[in-house]
Amino acid sequence: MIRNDWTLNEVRDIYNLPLLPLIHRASAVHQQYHTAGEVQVCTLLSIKTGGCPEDCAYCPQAARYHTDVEAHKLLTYEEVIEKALEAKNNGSTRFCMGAAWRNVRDNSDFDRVIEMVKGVNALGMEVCCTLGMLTEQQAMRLKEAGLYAYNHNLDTSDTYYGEIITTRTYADRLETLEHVERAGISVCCGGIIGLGESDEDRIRMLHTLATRSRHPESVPVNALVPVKGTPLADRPRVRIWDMVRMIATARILMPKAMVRLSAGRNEMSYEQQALCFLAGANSIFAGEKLLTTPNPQTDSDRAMFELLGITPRESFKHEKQNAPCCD
Ligand code: SAM
Ligand code: DTB
Ligand code: SF4
Repeated sequence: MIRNDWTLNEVRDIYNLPLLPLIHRASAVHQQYHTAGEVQVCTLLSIKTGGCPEDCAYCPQAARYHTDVEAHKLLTYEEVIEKALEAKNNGSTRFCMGAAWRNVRDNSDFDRVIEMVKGVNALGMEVCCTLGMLTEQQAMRLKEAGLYAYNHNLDTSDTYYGEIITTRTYADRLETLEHVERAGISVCCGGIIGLGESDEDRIRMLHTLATRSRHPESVPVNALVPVKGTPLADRPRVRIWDMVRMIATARILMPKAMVRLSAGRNEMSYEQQALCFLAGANSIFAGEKLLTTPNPQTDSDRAMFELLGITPRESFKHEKQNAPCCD
């Protein structure tokens, strides 16, 4: 049963279960709602890199921190389509374009992004964007162009948020999510662990996600990738057990969501990733780079899939399953 009325205490009780019983429970939910062993492969592309005016403490693309990320203006349509085709040929069924913007503006850059969305959609891939804050009208334009999903993370709890970002509020984020939902675009919304937050912050964030009137279709769980020059450069690495606990709790609370094992995979062994898949993760980002930080090599991921008996998930599976009739 899909529930949107989880209490904070219920979320806390699940999150605090002993680890193995937690994984068992999550795995049972996973098998009920998904095909075990099936993982969606997605590719990210930074279409506009660096120079962002925001102050997100984790982010190598914020202009105010001095990181090694080189700023780059918006890529051309041709560059993006070439990358999308390459991703498709490597087995990705979802292509996510990220821009280091505070918000979308109605200018020629946005016109170009609209064309990119049309082009990637025409390749038969689920097309996703993450471009910062968005008005309802802009969301509608993206939807008309064929945008399938929009990524906009809560990142952390409402209470810890102010320690990480001061240039926009939690309410701003929730408003963008509403605009995306109203335009009929699928919501991709999750967070990061390892920012210095407490267990209670993680519980609060999961509670906020799981009590939305519609659960996000996609929930990325990121482990902080500490980047030199950012305020969080010296944060200790996230423990695998924390990642597994987050994934398992998200799976139990939001059974139908795609739970994405996102940033942080480059530092994980196959064994650690296998635990994440057992706990309910059913998607990864492939390709040698996330947006600006390293990700496992394509060959290494291929070997992992073979070793673990993972099959890649087809695109638009939700739609195909919910179609009124099927042949
Ligand atoms: N500028 C847009 C925004 O903030 O919505 C889109 C791009 S932004 C880089 C997308 C997401 O990447 C962030 O919300 C954050 O969750 C994640 N992210 C950024 N830097 C990260 C890092 N160093 N480690 C883990 N996740 C990170
Ligand atoms: C998400 O939650 N994780 C992805 C995607 N959404 C856009 C991004 C991770 C970025 C990690 C840092 C970097 O490579 O710049
Ligand atoms: Fe800018 Fe997005 Fe990075 Fe924040 S996370 S600094 S909004 S690119």
